Amino acid sequence: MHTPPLQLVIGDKNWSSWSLRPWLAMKKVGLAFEEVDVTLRAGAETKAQCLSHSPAGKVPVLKWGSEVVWDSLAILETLADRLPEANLWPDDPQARAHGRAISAEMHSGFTALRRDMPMDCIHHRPGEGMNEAVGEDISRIISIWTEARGRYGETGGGPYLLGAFSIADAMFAPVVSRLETYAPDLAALGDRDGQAKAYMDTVSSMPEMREWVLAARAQMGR
Ligand SMILES: N[C@@H](CCC(=O)N[C@@H](CS)C(=O)NCC(=O)O)C(=O)O
Repeated sequence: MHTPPLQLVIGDKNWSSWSLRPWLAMKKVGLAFEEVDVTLRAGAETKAQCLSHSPAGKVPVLKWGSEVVWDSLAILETLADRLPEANLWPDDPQARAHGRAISAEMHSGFTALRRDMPMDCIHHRPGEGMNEAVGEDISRIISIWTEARGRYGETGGGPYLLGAFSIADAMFAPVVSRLETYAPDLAALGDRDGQAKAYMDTVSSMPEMREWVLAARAQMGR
């Protein structure tokens, strides 16, 4: 892939769920980029660091030559646009529309899960953060994964939501990480035939996900 010099600005890997999304996709498709790290949870210093990269004052931020793109979903869509050969969306327009709908649902929803089960990928905290609203979010996520796998998994030729790895997987990867950390009872929340668990295992065992967690440990001195 021929690209201008790329930089991806991201937050601490243990916590920055939004940063994981483009980082994972860029690693998965073998894109060379320079990683620029911002320290989160450092008050005004974090804000100043984020603002020095983008007017939105948040990470992740992609710098594509002179172009600056902020927001994880906007970055992923830009990558799909600029690098069609990376196949970040499937060719089938119906599968693509479905992928976009579930990615948008993820991007704009699941506030209870986000609030009460924050990403903490280097720890195991079974049972923490569970409540009725979080349970409802997780049940909906299980339905999303099961439906996508049922409709497109087989025909798409792979173990990911739409078959092959796509933006939809990058969008849900932080949720996989959260569910690994907090280990809710997936069967009780609707995963009766273990399809959601199988999908989680697929994502968790990606070499790129392992690399992210190892780097998170190193950043946290673990
Ligand atoms: N919708 C944005 C959200 C990004 C976001 O909230 N990033 C957090 C870190 S994970 C952040 O930059 N926090 C720093 C701050 O708010 O000062 C996206 O998807 O990129």
